[in-house]
Amino acid sequence: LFCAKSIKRNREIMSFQKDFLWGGALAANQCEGAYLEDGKGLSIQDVMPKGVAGPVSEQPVPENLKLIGIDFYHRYEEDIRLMAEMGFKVFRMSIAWSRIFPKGDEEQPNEKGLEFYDRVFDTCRLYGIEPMVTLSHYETPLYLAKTYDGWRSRQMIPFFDRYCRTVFERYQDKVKYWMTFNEINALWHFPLMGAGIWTPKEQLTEQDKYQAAHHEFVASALAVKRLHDMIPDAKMGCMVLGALSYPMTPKPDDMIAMMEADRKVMFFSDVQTRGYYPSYIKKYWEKNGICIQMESGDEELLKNTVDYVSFSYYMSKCTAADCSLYSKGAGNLTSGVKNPYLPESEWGWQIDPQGLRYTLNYFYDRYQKPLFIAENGLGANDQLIDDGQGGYTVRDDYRIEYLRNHLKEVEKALDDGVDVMGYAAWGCIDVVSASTAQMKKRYGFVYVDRNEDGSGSLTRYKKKSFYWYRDVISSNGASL
Ligand code: BGP
Repeated sequence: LFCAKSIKRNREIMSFQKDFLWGGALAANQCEGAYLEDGKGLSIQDVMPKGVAGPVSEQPVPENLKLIGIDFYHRYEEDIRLMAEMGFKVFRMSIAWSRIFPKGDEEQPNEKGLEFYDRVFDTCRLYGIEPMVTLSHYETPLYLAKTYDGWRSRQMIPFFDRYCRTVFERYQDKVKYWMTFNEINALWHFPLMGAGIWTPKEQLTEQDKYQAAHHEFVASALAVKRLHDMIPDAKMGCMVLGALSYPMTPKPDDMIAMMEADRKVMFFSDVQTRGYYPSYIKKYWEKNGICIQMESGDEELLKNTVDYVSFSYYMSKCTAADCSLYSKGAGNLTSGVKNPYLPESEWGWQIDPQGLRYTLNYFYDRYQKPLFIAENGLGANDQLIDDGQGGYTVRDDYRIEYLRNHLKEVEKALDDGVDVMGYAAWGCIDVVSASTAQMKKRYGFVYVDRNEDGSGSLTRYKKKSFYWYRDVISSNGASL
């Protein structure tokens, strides 16, 4: 009887807790637009008209949809109101570093840039939404990329530190949740977008990339320390692109390949969460002649670990010892071989809700720190249609199904005993895609009238999923 009672009590604890942070996420470079307004400097995104796939341009070109984005810079009030209407508890967003320090290495910040985020955070507070702020989401100031080669240079650390201290000081009463680098492991696959490294990726060695990662780790640990010193009740998270692998077959060779593939992801969160370099990476460096330059004090600084762990989750992938035997899958900046058991999105990303439960358990087993799902969602080519009542909408049942299936797995992970703080649906209002720079790859609950050629009124329309998510939040997940 005693056992049954205590099990029952535990089961009550393990559903979506009352303060579960339901919400959505956007990133400055994909939504704000106003790329030169109020003193903003250029960021790397302003010269990446084709996303990660295409070449960079000399100057910003009109084809680059991110220059206007969805004009969040001027429409943030309406957008945050729409989030409030859905009942958001949290809005994950990012600050464009180049609005605060236009070149990146100035001594004094740009007041107009700071004022913009004051307005955004005040609006969030007005609607009872907790802002969760990523300090660097794929938007290194262009000047730092070109002049210093981004995070390859150790000089980035003091620049980033000044930026962090400036925003912590300014927003100490407005922002409680922070994250350092978005998908920090993206550095591996797309060094320009991930780490502002201007040198073409083909010319970079592993040594270069590990050294850049070291600079980011030190900068991230310093940011944790500053935050804890300056705002003791604030929380800092790390953020990794959480695409874990399954072995393609039960062959032990494939299993080992999987272990190695997963370490490429976990290495980044291992350092930020445990506060030291794991032995597997030190061995790898030794065997491959990689020698990381560290300054005295670096290792001590790394001990400033994050308070919570966050990750994006869109898909799982498969790995094999010999990948050439199988067909390759498409994916979120990184991919493996195709899993024959999974369907895929219009962009070829394989859909695997159970992979989210697995990922949550995997991270929690490893770290025992609260987890936050920083991104999850389905990119689809939505069609705006007449809603029969004089307005327009999108019948995005496919998105509802995707999100429902993933959230059900979050619920199961909670029931497994995982501590999940919250969930942010990616691109809660349609934004420009990060990887392809397309507008037609939409994730939102809200449709934005902007076309691939840049035309459109930018008017917002509620999709069917808007109402569905509103009900999910108001029932705290019970209506799933
Ligand atoms: C993540 C990025 C986001 C976002 C998302 C969807 O990698 O952190 O910025 O865009 O993926 O990817 P995409 O826009 O390429 O479809």
